[in-house]
Amino acid sequence: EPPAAEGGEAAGGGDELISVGFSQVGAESGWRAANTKSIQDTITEENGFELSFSDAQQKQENQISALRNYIAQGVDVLAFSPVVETGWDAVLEEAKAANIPVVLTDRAVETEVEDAYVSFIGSDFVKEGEMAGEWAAEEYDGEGYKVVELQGTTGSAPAIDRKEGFASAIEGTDLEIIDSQTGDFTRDGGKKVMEGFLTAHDDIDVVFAHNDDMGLGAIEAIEAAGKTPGEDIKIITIDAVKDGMQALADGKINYIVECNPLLGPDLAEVIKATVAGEPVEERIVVKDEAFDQEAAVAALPDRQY
Ligand code: GZL
Repeated sequence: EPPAAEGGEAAGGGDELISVGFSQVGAESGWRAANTKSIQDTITEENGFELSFSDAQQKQENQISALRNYIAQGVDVLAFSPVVETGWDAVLEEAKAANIPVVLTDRAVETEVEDAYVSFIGSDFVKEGEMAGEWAAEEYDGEGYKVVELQGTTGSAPAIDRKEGFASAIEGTDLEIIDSQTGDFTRDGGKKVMEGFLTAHDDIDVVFAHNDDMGLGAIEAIEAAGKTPGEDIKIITIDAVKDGMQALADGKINYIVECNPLLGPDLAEVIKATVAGEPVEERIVVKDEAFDQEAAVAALPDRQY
């Protein structure tokens, strides 16, 4: 029986598997399901990895304990998608002390820890918010439209950055955000918050939802209130997962900015390079495009997620 590799020792020599501990945010949205599939389909034994994977049900304390378990197991590499930006310094210090490299996927962290991670692979969320706001400004400026905003998980990088990007893009137009609240990136959260908005306001013209799932929940609330989504109330979302793209093609959503969830291949590459002692890019920006209703009809047949 060959001796087990000591915790944190550079692995990947010869044909032994690279052990990876991955802490996932949860299973809150269609995007997350596609992201999890990409990780689990790529970080596989046949690709040279041994993956330990955990779902934190959107709770930071669950992510921290999962990361601590992986450190105790002595995995070769840690990877995670941080549910919120802050509160990671202690566990990042522990990973560093254990000499286990860390890769961030999807979302960023704010940390005081020097060289806390080798790479952050994910989209530019400020740009996504700007793309959504620029389209709204282009299409609706001059109409005096009132906007309500369904925010993602409070304190998460995508929620903070998409809000910032959208607000900056509509500056100088007559679009006005009259209400903004978190729906926690879930369909049910989006529906409940939209029900509240519809009760509180009778002049809503546009919904800006930080992800498709909350936009799809808003559609349910708008239809239950006897209004026509995509017409009486326009909807702009971010992700471009299949259900969102279908609603866009059906005219219930007006514009979607994509956020590519297929991060598995980049993660595999960064892990292999790190273990081989090769330099890796500290920031890998995933490219995103955007779709209007016409583009959605054309793109739907080929969508992978
Ligand atoms: C974005 C990702 C967000 C998605 C949501 O990279 O963190 O979390 O936009 C998901 O759908 O819940």
